[in-house]
Amino acid sequence: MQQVTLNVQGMSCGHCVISIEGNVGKLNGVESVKVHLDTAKVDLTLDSNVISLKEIKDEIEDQGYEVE
Ligand SMILES: [Cu+2]
Repeated sequence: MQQVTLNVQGMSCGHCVISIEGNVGKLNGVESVKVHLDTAKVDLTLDSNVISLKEIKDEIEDQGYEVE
């Protein structure tokens, strides 16, 4: 398992939290996802044998957020 923290711009409310945690959390290989609105960060635990960080970034960006 790999732990990563992403800086994500555009998250502004509880709906963003539900949207990102829901959609990223259901990806194969994502063990956990936690959105921190106050710091604009997303904590991830992933199995890099199953999913790449790029795939997760793409999923977040597809929802209209910007990953730094
Ligand atoms: Cu929102």
